[in-house]
Amino acid sequence: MDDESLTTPYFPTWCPGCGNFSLWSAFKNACIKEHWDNSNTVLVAGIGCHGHILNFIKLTSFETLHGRPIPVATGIKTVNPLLNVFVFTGDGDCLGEGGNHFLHACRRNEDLTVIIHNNGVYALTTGQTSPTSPKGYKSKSTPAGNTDAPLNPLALAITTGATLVAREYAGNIENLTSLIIKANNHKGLAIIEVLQPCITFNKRFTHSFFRENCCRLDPDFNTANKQKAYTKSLEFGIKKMPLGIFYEV
Ligand SMILES: Cc1ncc(C[n+]2csc(CCOP(=O)(O)OP(=O)(O)O)c2C)c(N)n1
Ligand code: SF4
Ligand SMILES: [Mg+2]
Repeated sequence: MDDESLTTPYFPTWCPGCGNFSLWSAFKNACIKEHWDNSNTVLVAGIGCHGHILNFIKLTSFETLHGRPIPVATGIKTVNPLLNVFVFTGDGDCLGEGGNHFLHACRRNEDLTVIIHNNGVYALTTGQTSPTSPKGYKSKSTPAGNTDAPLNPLALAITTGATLVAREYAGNIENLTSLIIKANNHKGLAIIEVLQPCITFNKRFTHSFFRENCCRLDPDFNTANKQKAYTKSLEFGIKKMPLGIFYEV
């Protein structure tokens, strides 16, 4: 398999510079390395800019209703447990409309890989505040600034029962490829939060912001310690956005 065999007739419609491009590259690299094809792999996505990824990878896929990719993926994996099943979901899709499904998939530790394209905004609907938008964030839905504290997908995943929980920045393509492969090999629910800049609607979470503020988890970090993983997952601020695997059991 090569990049050509994964190519569809559609060129991505994402804005030039969107973090979805590098996430797309990372995923295709993983497909090529692992020989994921139509005989062994299914992709599922929700509705949002993130969901368009299905149009640009020539693999069997299912674009669901907004917020519903996790239950659809659960059904696919249940009837054919040998398939590699990937969920592409947005911060709005996964934690807003689909929040209920996210919690219960974690609780049941479903054997899926869930990739959250976290751009901190409802991008497809042209820039409203999402469940991960920071406090004070101004958008057309919160013109005076977001009054709510953001949800932390990693902390939620760790506390509710997911068994591989990780974060990566979309621009780190090689790391993201390895992480996607590791997540697929994991037995149980793997949650990967991808910090994905939306260059058009989120002027806070830019590529340069993530490059300046992301750091790597210590190579000796004990990923089997749930309490420490939870505490670490709460670190999310200036010069302090850890990347890597927080929890794996
Ligand atoms: C049931 C339903 N509710 C609401 C919408 C409108 N809608 C489409 S995409 C979207 C938000 C997308 O945000 P996110 O999931 O973060 O994806 P992004 O576009 O940022 O990748 C909303 C509210 C819809 N299509 N269907
Ligand atoms: S609106 Fe944002 S998330 Fe959507 S394609 Fe453009 S940059 Fe990417
Ligand atoms: Mg979003």
